[in-house]
Amino acid sequence: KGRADVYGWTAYQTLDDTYNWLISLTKLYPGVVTLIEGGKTYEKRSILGIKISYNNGQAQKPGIFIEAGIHAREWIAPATTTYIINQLLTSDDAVLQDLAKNYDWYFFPHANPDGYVYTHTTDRLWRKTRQPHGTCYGADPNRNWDFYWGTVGISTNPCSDTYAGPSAFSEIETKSLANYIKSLEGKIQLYVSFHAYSQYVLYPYGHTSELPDNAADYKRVFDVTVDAIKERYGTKYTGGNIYDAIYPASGASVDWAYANVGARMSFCLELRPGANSLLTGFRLPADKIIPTGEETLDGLVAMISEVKELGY
Ligand code: PAY
Ligand code: ZN
Repeated sequence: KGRADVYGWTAYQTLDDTYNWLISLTKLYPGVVTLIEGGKTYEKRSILGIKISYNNGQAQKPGIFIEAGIHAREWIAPATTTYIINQLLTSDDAVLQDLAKNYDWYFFPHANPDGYVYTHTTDRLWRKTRQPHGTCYGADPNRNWDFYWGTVGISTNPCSDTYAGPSAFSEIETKSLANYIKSLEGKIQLYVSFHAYSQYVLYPYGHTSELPDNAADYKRVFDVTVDAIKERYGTKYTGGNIYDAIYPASGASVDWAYANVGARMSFCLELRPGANSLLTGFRLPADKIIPTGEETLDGLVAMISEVKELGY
């Protein structure tokens, strides 16, 4: 059996296994699935993703960009992303088949590959990149984007988990992924960043309590998404604008995408477990991957439908 045959959602996968699986999809779905590269990492790995596009290039479709794993220890985020990819490509459900065909999908399950490998080899709770800064390692890649960089909710201490880095885009991972996203400027209607944990749906901004000009639309999409996630297993999400719903945080990817590439709908989803679940936290048991994937996809389907309804 090749690696692609053993790939699944009853265990957390290694970076190599997920990359091999993504490559296998390009062979299984030629002309539909193509590899994309969001640049390189400090340790010279590739930031590998896929684009799913039926009738690729023949007509421009609205774009949906999904980024996960920017924080290394949040293993459920990449696992949920690959679950969604698989459903879009294989489901018998007509709604999912339509969504697969009517959008250009961009998926990066691992925005921080070096960190993810480090959580497998050395420190399960590593969050940051792996570039040395003085005597400590890594910057927080979700505090490193060039939008109100370094202003609030960050640390200037390189040893801290929320170290913003010495400058905006100091980390090659955020810099090169941002370059890739910039190449899609105007083509992304919806940007989603998967994190864990706390069960939140979050939207801009993180640097201020001021709301984005389309806040009323954000609220509507937020409401339908939370309802849809709850339907299947009763999983309760809350949230709102990042600054008020969770805490001030500047330099996050969703704010940057909202402000810089015209992704007018830009969300961060904090997946399972719930905020008070100190027992498991980042170590969500692997038998929760599939239920998390199912309810998150329910939420995403509702989100996309409302975004479309609102005319984006
Ligand atoms: O913009 O997504 C945002 C900010 C919120 C997240 C962040 O700090 O980047 C929230 C945390 C995360 O997913 O990294 C929450 C988790 C539980 C943590 O590590 O504190
Ligand atoms: Zn995170």
